[in-house]
Amino acid sequence: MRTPILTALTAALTFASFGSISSGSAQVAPSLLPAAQPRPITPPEPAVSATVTRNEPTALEFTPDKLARLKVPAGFTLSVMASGLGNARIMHVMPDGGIYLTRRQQGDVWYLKDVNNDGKIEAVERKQVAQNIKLAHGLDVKEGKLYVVGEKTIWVMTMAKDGSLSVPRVFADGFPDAGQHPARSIHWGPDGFLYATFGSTNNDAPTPNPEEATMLRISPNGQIREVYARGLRHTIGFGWHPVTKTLYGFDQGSDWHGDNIPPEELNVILRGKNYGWPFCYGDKQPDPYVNVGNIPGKITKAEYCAGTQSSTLNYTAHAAAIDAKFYTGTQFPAEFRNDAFVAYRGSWNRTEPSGYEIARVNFDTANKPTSITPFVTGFVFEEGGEWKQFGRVAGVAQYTDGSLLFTDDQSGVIYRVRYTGGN
Ligand SMILES: [Ca+2]
Ligand SMILES: [Ca+2]
Ligand SMILES: [Ca+2]
Repeated sequence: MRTPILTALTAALTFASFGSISSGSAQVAPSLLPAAQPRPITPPEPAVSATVTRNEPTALEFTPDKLARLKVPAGFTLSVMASGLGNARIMHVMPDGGIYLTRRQQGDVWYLKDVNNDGKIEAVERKQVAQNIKLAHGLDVKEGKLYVVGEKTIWVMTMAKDGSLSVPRVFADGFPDAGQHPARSIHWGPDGFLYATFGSTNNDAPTPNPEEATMLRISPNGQIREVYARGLRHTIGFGWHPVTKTLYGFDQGSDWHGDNIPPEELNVILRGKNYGWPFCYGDKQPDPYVNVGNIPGKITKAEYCAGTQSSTLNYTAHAAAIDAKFYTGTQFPAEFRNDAFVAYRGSWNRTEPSGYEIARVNFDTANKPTSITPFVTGFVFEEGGEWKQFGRVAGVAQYTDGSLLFTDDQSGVIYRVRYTGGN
């Protein structure tokens, strides 16, 4: 497997050169490190062989001339709100239009505000407000305080009116190691507890730490926590439906199991339930590529999977959902109200790349999710027999005017989608 590893390192080094905001040291993106090799299939499982492909589209830096490649539905207009932001990951929009942005590779938090209201965030409208937060990623606000989750720690800071933050202090600590999935996520729930997700350290095998590959529920003072749901390989994007308050999460399935196994999942997350990873996917399907010797209790894979939760909707394998937000604005047409938008960062091991897009989860008038369909596309394309991409979408947020914002963490861009009705 010498060639794929060299390809991965080349891609990672290319990736590390992006980002025009200076930072301490260029880090190789952990998700681009060589992945685990496919496992032998343990008898008596059916002898299925996966088509194992590494197809990482060539990374191109964003330049304005590439905007013409991006497609949005009729009536919508896309623009660039900010660029040169480095590893721009997750955003939180304040009621006054201030935006807190985490940068995972740089381990910091920025405050951005379009003070002159021209639709762009220029250099004078951005400032670093926290640093030395290793793997800073998910963030949320409650009662004048900003909470940010990094590698194994959740931090809390007091916010000032100008966006400045107090020196970070530890809110909760001792979470699982980062490993293969170092992007953590947090949101305050309707019940006043903090929900946090911590992905698996590996691709497709259970590990001893019971808080790994789970969603945790943490008491308001940070002192007590429980495993709320498990069998979630990497559910970074999650949130509560604005009307039903049902908790939805987007899970990333295992790598190296072929082009279409397992599908990416949208799950209804319920307390105490098991969502199947690493042994099962989708509608309680046993994953033929997972070593059954690891199943606790020495039951069969089928018996194990029968006791897990089915996904609610599936999406193209390896699309890699990052962030998701429900749309509560009034700028978009009424059928978008209470739908969700999700950033699929894009595949690196699928023959035809998946993801590299913002998708819409449609909820019907009964507030049930009915479909996941592409909303912003065009970041990935084939040219001269080679796959290329110029954007790896990550964070999603609703801006104060009801437009939709999303980040590209490769070139450090914040995009804005407005509904203009074709005008
Ligand atoms: Ca501005
Ligand atoms: Ca599952
Ligand atoms: Ca809808």
